[in-house]
Amino acid sequence: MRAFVALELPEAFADETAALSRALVEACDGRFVDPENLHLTLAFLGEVGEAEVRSAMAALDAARLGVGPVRLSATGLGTFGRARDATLWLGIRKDPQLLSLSTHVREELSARGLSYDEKGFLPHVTLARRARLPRGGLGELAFPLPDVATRLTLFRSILSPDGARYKPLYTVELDARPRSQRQACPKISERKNTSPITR
Ligand code: 2AM
Repeated sequence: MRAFVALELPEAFADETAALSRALVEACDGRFVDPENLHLTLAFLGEVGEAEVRSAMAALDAARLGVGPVRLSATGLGTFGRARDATLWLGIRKDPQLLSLSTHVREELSARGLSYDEKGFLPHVTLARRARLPRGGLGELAFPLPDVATRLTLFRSILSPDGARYKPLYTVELDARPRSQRQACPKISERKNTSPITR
């Protein structure tokens, strides 16, 4: 099966990202990712067997130790590929916790003999594939407010002619503290971010 490790988006951030996608649908053609499939990939494993899936689960257990919840802050839109056939994504700030988690995950995978796509980590949430970007810009867009991700998940990717579907195989919570010590994360009140597309 095809597998990857990703952070699930917290509910409010996912809803606001889905709203951003709906606004973008108005401005460009493309295959937009279904809201329930939005995620932030930390390591793409590719084809793996049952034994490797079990090793990847153990890697998640090990990677979460000492890593708390991870702050997600949108930085603007970006693209891979050509403007007529692009992958359009929402950039996520390279917070130290996020970088540390991705390093831990990759190290724990390697320690178990698992290989992954070793391209440098550029945190992003893919919004659309095969997107055709308009020449005139995208207008003013509302970006998701900063939020905190707590769910680190091993996903199976099921490819079909209608696009990929992602099925969670195993999830660990990024909160080592006892429940009694947990508190809600404050939200920042900034709302608009009209940063331009970066390539
Ligand atoms: P993308 O969103 O930038 O396409 C499932 O395919 C997830 O793994 C996607 O988030 C995808 O990133 C990511 N991924 C990373 N490397 C990949 C690769 N070589 N092939 C397919 N998906 C890859």
